[in-house]
Amino acid sequence: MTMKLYHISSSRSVRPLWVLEELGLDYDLETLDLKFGSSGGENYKKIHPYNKVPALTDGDMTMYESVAIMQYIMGKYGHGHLSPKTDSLEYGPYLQWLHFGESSLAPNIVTLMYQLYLFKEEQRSEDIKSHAKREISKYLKMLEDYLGDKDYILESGFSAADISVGYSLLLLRLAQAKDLMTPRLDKYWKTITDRPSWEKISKL
Ligand SMILES: N[C@@H](CCC(=O)N[C@@H](CS)C(=O)NCC(=O)O)C(=O)O
Repeated sequence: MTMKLYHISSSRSVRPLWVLEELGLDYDLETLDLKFGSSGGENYKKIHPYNKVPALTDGDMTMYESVAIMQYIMGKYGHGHLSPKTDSLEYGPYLQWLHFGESSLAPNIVTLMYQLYLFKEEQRSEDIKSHAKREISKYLKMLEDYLGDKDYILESGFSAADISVGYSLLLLRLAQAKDLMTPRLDKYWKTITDRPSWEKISKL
């Protein structure tokens, strides 16, 4: 039975989609329209009780959370691609950056999106907006420092950590907060998206 990924364009489902494409796996894709709280309607509630994406089904198994789905696909079907071996010195830092994308960067970027345009003006707060901006800048600096002059997060090359963090940089672009991007991270963004897999998924 083929895996099925539930997707909304430019949403967190980009992460597992990128993994599926990089690994060249067969999958079905169901694309939903974004409707906060009800994407996919009543039918999709059977897959995700709160209508969020991504979700993945594989036979009788259903799961959500983008980074967990990435780990599931790589662990079960990845044959060691996109992640270093567990006995490698890179394994710890790899896990750290894999989770950093969603756990540290994304929540602050989403908060900023609410403060910039998702909330009505009377719901917005200058304090929350500037706090989110400061946190994002701090995390981006951590990323820049770790990247140094490497092309990718890991010395050994492109990995799922770049996919996880890379998606959050896409989110930052969508947040209309380009002022927070730095020339170094722009260069990194160009490097990780200069791949046939990105060419395909950026249109989905
Ligand atoms: N931590 C979750 C976040 C999932 C999430 O918030 N997805 C957003 C799209 S990026 C969504 O479905 N938003 C619509 C909604 O909340 O109704 C993950 O990484 O999968």
